[in-house]
Amino acid sequence: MTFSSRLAAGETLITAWSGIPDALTVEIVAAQGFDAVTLDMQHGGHHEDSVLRGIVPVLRANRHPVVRIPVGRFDMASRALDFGAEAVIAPMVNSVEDAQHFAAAMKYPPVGERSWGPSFALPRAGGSDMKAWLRENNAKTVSFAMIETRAALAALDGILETPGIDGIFVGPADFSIAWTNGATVDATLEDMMETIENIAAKAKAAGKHAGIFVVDAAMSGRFVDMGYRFLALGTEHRYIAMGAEALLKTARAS
Ligand code: 3PY
Ligand code: MG
Repeated sequence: MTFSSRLAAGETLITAWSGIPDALTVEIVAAQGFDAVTLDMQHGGHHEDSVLRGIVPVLRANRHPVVRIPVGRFDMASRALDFGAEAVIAPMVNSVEDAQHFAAAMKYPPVGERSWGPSFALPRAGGSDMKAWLRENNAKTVSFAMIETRAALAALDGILETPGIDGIFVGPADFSIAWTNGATVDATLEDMMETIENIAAKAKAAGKHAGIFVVDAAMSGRFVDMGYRFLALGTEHRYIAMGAEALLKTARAS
């Protein structure tokens, strides 16, 4: 099943979050039990070449490849799809105009303006029928507009109504900075949770998917209860640090 069809079926999908731009690291992350692996080009070190190569171990492990592009680099959304990404997350989508630019890069006409060229994506998806690809790909690719500022919150209804936007993805760290006018960064800030719940409710009412970055893994169930069905847990820095800490603790206690 595709990422898109699993979300449409109401499944909750958990993605790993990769910032180390190396296919060998991605291979290790993809071998864990995640449903998807997100390669992060915004704050992570991923770049075009590491995305092009990093999608291979994700597919080989039967995980869904997802890419977060840098701010405003909607051209990279088309490239990520051409490399085989099933979903793209665009950070800092702060207006309907941003959403329209993102959707244009994500979807072939008549919905958008995506240019033809899936020379990596088509064989990587196991296909060769170009006409079927054109017919089906808009529905198979998922565009997540990040909601992480006050401007995005104000424009939420319009962003959700934008054709070609399939869902929203909350960035709670940036959102907490906006929420507190720069006083703190705290992705678990209780004070903003009601608003985060309302964002998921609005997405659901608009028939769109809701995703969120989860800093405290123990809060995952709460976000699912709010209606979020795409949860991101990151990053390899933490996976490595937590694994090392646990091993050392066990060794020292033995
Ligand atoms: C945020 O929390 O601001 C994010 O962008 C998550 O990566
Ligand atoms: Mg952010």
